[in-house]
Amino acid sequence: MSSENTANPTYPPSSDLVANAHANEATYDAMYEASISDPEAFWGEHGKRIDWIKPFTKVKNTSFEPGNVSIKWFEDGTLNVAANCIDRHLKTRGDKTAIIFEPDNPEEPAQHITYKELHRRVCRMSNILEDMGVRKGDRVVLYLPMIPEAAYAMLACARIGAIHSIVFAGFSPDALSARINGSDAKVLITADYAPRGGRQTPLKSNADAALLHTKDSVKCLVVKRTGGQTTWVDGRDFDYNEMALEADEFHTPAEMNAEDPLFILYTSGSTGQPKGVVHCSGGYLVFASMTHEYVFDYKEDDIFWCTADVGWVTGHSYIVYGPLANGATTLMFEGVPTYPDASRFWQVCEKHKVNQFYTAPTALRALMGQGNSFVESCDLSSLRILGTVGEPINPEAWNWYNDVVGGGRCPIVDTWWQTETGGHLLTPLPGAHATKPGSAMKPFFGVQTVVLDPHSGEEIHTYPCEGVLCLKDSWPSQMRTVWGDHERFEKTYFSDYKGYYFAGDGCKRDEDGDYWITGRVDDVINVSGHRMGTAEVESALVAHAKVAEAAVVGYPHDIKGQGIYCYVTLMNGVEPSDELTKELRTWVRTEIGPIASPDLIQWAPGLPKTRSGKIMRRILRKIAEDDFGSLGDTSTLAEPGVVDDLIENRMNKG
Ligand code: 6R9
Repeated sequence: MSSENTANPTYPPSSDLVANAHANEATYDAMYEASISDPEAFWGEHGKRIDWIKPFTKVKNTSFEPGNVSIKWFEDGTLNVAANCIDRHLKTRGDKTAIIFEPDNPEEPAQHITYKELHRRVCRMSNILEDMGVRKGDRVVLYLPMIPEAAYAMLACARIGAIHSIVFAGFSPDALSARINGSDAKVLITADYAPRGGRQTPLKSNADAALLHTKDSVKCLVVKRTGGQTTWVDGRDFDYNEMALEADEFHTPAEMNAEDPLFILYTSGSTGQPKGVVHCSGGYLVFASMTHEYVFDYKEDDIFWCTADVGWVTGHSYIVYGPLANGATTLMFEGVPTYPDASRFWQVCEKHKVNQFYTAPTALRALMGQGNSFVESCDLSSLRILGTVGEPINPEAWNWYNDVVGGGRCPIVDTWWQTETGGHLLTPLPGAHATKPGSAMKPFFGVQTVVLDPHSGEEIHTYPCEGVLCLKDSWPSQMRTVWGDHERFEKTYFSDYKGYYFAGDGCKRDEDGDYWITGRVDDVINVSGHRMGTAEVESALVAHAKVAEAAVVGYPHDIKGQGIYCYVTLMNGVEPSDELTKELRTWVRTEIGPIASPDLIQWAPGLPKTRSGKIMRRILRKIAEDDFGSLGDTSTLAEPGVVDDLIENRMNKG
């Protein structure tokens, strides 16, 4: 129900929800206040929500000081993350379903994996990995479809104390080998094929191609998902399904320090190649499980569904670690929202009586375009909470989600966070806040968001205001470092605004103190919720023999949020053609993966540059956005004429 202010409508939770929620407005205010005024006491208490082998005595030891950035939480405690996600539930929840697996093909039966079964599977996988030589601290790369074995593999690594690094199955062999080499991984776990939307990605053959560019010693464990044909290298390739028949179903979890790395996850930034974000065991699990419980108002018998892929951080925190640490039933979906048709999401909600549904705005926009009948033909009465993540949600999509999917009954939690943050930082809590379409609302407990003036770097204390979004202090699931490059960690996140963590996003804060994310302020674009550095696409383009120079920017796209717009200068003597456009598109898909496929390629005889040779992306962005009227100051351009040419030949967005 909306309040009277139609210019800025708010949607308060129902009284029933408020009465039964983990937090109402007063609880939120009190807990937030406590978490900021005495973080030691607050997290000292909430750190106990997980099981420790040796309890921590120190809570927080963090510094954002330039040159000395160091983040440690619960640093003298020991634990095992997999034991927290499995073993500790066996007594009370052994026969409860931990994972519901819904395959790509709706004709194929769903699987219900109980906590007891999860324990057996993970122990077997742990023993297999140890037999292959994996030890505490070793790195294991996962390149898997959305199948239960992906969760087993993550948890098996955690059980041994190995560090997993998941590579999204949509990435190319080149991206995969770069990530295997980047973390010097011992083992790659993959599958024969990944069924998705009725098609099959040949993961094993991609893995074969990637392994040509890694150390010979890297071993490959292969899960048979379809049983389809693959090539096999004896001595290097290991058959998971066969080994699992023999493997022991007991395994003693390793005792890990709170600050031992749990996983590496590569993500894009504004410069250079993707960086390996490192998350550690204790603080990450405390925060992932706590946000999962409060933000989704999770209760014991709920069926929780996050539609993300485990290749992204959302899948890590809210398909696997958060829900399982809470003893929840988490749904893993192998398919896509539009296969066999645009009702698939809603059919799965009906079939498994999903209570919390968490997805991305891009999926909502695509489904909204298909019409309401796909939703209305399904019984969605089980839904209680809806969530979104990955990019700003436009009010149209928000309203559609609220009215058509949620029937006006379900609060929408618009959760703003990042790979680097490990868990939700800004979000409404369902029983505490009257939501506003497009606003990520309030900081979670212990999260000190501030808005800085981008020019002065000073905190803005007025309401309403606009600036860059920063964090004033640490929270338990903050990334600890960039794998192998702590200097890059400091430089990327702590050097622009001294003493603050800079997220890379701009935001507004309204008169009620609610936050509205306005998008990235750096050269990172967000395509269908996938984060991409424009520099990565540029370096893929210039690696092509016919390309002399390339500049890549984002432009508004109805479904994807942002599309990829490429300005390409060809080598002398090379003629532009439609064939070449296709060739470059395929090239980028092969270099990075299908998610980086250019939407529009414009031939640019020259690029607007400053006299010192810097490409003026601001101008290129404006042209791509079709906003020629406000090109701003072009007087510093070396050759102002190139801009007119670019405007004249701007691609039609169609
Ligand atoms: C979890 C995840 C992070 C970037 C982030 C921001 C954008 C994520 C958002 C959102 C507006 C939201 N983003 N959630 N923007 N509202 N609710 O997406 O991680 O892939 O690292 O992307 O995504 O720009 O900086 P990641």
